[in-house]
Amino acid sequence: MDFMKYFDFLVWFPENVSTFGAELDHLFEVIWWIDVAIFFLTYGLLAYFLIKYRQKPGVRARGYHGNNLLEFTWTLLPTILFGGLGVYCDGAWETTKNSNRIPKPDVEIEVLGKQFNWVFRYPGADGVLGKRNDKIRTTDNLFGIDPSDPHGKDDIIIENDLHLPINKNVLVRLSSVDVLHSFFLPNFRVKQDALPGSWMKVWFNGIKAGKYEIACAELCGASHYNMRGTITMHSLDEYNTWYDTQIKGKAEQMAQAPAPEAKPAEAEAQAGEHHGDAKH
Ligand SMILES: [Cu+2]
Repeated sequence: MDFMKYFDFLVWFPENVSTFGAELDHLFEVIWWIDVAIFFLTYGLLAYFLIKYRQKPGVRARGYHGNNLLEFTWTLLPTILFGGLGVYCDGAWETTKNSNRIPKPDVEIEVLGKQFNWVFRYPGADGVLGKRNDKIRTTDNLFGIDPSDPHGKDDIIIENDLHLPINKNVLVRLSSVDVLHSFFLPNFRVKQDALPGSWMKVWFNGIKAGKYEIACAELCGASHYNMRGTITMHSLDEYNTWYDTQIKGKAEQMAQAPAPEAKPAEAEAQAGEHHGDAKH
């Protein structure tokens, strides 16, 4: 009777590795079985009536306009069903989506959707994300990190390759630089639209180390299918090792790059040259 397990549709789901995943899966399953019952009820009735009222010699078809009792019933029953489901699911909604009830975060990062990549920002060596300003975004500074804020200098930017520790509350601030995307972590039962011009909070807590998929669940353009990354969940030690490597890499990068003060002067000099050319 091993095949019976396939009647439990959750066996088709990707493995759940998040603290609140089981609760959401349970809701899926309850709604699924309600759907199954309604499917057989309605299609069973349809088949029954098709046969019962089939064409018979000597019986004339009869038409009538409306039946108030019937219409009232088929409005009331779904109202009760959906209202009831709403109340039943409310606890899970509060846990997963109410931004005022997010547990105290252990790790805070930012995630940007950008055709067609996921871009992540970590706070760097000082543990503080630099101030950002969407208005000063450029292709070189997607997050619009404020150059006057020292906390921003060591921020680490990574594309498509997210690393996090297990058993920690992760708070993600999520936005987009262009169109609507949807930050989808199937194994964590997390899915949230990313809106340009708005920063949304998303949280989760992963309970199993491993490598999982990050997908975009919003048709966002021609390469939407290719907008995917990976999320690697580490033990805390492993994560700290990985993070230290990133911090070192960033420090080297900062040491090699020209001092930030030199940049505006260079730009001015170039602008001056062009200006001069135009005069001739
Ligand atoms: Cu997308």
